[in-house]
Amino acid sequence: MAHSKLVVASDVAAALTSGRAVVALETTIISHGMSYPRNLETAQACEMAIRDAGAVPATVAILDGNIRVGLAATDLERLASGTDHTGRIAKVSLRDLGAALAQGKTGATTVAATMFAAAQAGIRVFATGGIGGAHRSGQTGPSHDISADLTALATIPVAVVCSGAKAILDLDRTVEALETLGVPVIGQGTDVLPEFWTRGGDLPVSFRCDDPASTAAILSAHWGCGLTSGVVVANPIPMSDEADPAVITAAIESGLAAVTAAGVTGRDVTPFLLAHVALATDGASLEANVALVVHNAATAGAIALALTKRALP
Ligand code: PSU
Ligand code: MN
Repeated sequence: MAHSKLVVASDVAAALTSGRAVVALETTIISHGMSYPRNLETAQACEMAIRDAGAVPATVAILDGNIRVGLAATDLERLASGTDHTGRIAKVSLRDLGAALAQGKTGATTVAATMFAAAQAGIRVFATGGIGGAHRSGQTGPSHDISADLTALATIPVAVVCSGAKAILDLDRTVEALETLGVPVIGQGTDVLPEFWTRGGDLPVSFRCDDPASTAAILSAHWGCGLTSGVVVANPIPMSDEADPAVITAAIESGLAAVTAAGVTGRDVTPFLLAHVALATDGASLEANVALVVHNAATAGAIALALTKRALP
């Protein structure tokens, strides 16, 4: 369904027309998940990893009121610096999209908004760090903060290659929510859900696949039988890049206390916690985050390539 606000870069459009592999990338991780210039280097490394795998990267953002799929180097620079002549780069999720387009805004897209844009452009595979999910309960009672990433996964037919959900979340409740929503979690070379900065421990995935071809086979069958939901492809951080679980756990605990103390709510919670954990771990979490997202980009490239050999509706 083409519409005037969707602008697909010419290299991405050409790849899609000729049936080549394409992988979408999000930009909230760039504008709100890491600081400059590391965020820019990471965004470039992700695009490179996808090209090295034989696929075409399509980084998604909202630029001046258009949904852009595939960005130029100058666009990436603009998103990475966090602010430009339009002001602060917004964080655009599903609910924000219509307003951002109507008001000519510039913003970074979350997993949810990126899945939407990818599907509109005809892209089936998307790489990120970790999905959003159900936040942990706070000191004041149960948390009702549940990411629209789950809504998108329930309704948009795109595979999200990620290192599970961010470990700042209530992972148990996030996994249960995915099951309720009918979203499969494929463990890419793992039996347990990766926990973002670490390889995970005790939460099982729905199925395990040990190579990109088996994952592509499940994706093809999932959509081929008429299902219209997304799929989580949970890809653990490489062993050599894994952060120390004890250090991460302590940093998350102090981060959650800091969220409460500072009264941070809504869309600012996740960026606040990621920044806190990076500081509290002396940058170790940032190193792990960069490593896992680049690894996810490479894996997504391989899965997208395998998917070109399969039938898709
Ligand atoms: N993965 C990362 N860093 C991030 C994110 C993912 O390694 O910053 C972003 C994604 O854009 C995801 C968002 O959609 O965090 C979740 O935000 P929230 O919890 O407010 O829905
Ligand atoms: Mn939220």
